[in-house]
Amino acid sequence: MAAEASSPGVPAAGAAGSTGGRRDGLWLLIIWIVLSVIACLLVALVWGPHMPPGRQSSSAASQQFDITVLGVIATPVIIGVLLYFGWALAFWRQKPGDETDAAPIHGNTRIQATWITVTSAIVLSLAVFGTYELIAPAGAGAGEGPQPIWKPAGTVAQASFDCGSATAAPTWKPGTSNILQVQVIGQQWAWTYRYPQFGCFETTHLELPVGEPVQFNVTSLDVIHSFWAYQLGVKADANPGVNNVAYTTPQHTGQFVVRCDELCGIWHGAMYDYGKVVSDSAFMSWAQSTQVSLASLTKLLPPYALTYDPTVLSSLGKVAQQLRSPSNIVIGGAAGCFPVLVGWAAVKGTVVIPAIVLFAVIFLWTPPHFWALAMKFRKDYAAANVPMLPVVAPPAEVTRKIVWYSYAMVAATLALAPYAGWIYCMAALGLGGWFLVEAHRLHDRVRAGVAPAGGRRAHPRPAPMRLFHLSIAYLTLLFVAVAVTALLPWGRW
Ligand SMILES: [Cu+2]
Repeated sequence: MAAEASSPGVPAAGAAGSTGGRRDGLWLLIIWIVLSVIACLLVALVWGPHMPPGRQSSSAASQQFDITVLGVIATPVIIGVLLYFGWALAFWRQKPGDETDAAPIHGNTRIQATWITVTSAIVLSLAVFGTYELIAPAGAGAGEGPQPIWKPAGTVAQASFDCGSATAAPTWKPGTSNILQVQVIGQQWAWTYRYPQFGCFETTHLELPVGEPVQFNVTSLDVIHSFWAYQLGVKADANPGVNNVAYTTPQHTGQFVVRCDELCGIWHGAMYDYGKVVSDSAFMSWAQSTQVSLASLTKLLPPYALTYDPTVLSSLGKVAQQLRSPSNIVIGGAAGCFPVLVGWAAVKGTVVIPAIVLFAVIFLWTPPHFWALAMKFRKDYAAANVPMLPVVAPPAEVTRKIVWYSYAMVAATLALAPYAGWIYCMAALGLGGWFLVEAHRLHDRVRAGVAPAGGRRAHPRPAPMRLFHLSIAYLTLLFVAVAVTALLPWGRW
């Protein structure tokens, strides 16, 4: 700015003449100062009050102030660059027919010294200003981690909460030094809020009292989210297993936007909600009535904690443990059976016995089908530490179970016969016989291979994949039979 305007060497390179350079510099300086003063006033007084994120909270207001200050600092720089650029285009351009080069310039000490001094002063003062603006408003609405360094002056944080009784008297009141705590829980794909000072109820609605300092304890149940209450100027990452603390003090009542600011999966954009800042009395009546209305649900919640690990919830833990057991395919297979129920419900609008029978058929078919495959790839499963049955049990026990499940499966297919008709029943009997013969053969081969009996030829290879391939053809044909006999005009009992 000043450096550019006071550069006599550059204009002299043009055709303006040696005395024109100094005059140009003076004019540039005067115009730059006048324009900068006008523009800075406009930025500070006209544009500033509309800059994001507004003034709904203390942290929002301080962010708006910071952005306005930065705007005011940047304005003379932008005007200086544009003014010099325009001046050079208008007055210092090459005259027609002038083929001479401009005078070469080497190290202008004044320009260098001014440039280094001015830019250093700007950057250093911004560093000081920025640091102060982070500390003074207690973290400026940003997440400070589990142990915040900067806390709102004159507040204390309650450490233990009465969550045993969902109707316990609130331990927070307006106008005291006890800071209001709100736990923000991110999960795919919603925000929930827990109010530990009001019996620890959890709700999908964020409501805050005006003029009271708030401590957000931000955490997540699954992936990384980011809690962003736009008009409050609060933004804090929500990490699973971490309590991220952020402070603010709402200054004006009204609505504010809450959204997730960390791409967290396919419905990330759906984590969009509104919160509300209300009067002290409106907040107290909302919080106390919500505590009462949610009391029965609060009892079912895990105890209030700063972080939660969903994998240790008792019910989930049981499933996780079962999937690490040799019965994994029996349990996991159930998930694969649900399509018949879902399909039936989608078409018929209900679930009846034939649908449940089909569920049972696939449920009982899965273990023989998959254990046969797992016998073939036993070593791979063992190397990956997955306790498939063939890894943990001797082959003869595996094939014995295969035979048992096969009988149960064929029985289940016959249970459909009263509904599907006699043609289906014949098909199920034929296919079932085919399956049982191959299941017995596999069992025999394994036993013979393990302990070859006299007179019988020992099979060194049990060939479990024969049953595996057969099982796929079997199920395909069985369901073709179900579909075709359902369409036939005859074949019912
Ligand atoms: Cu998210």
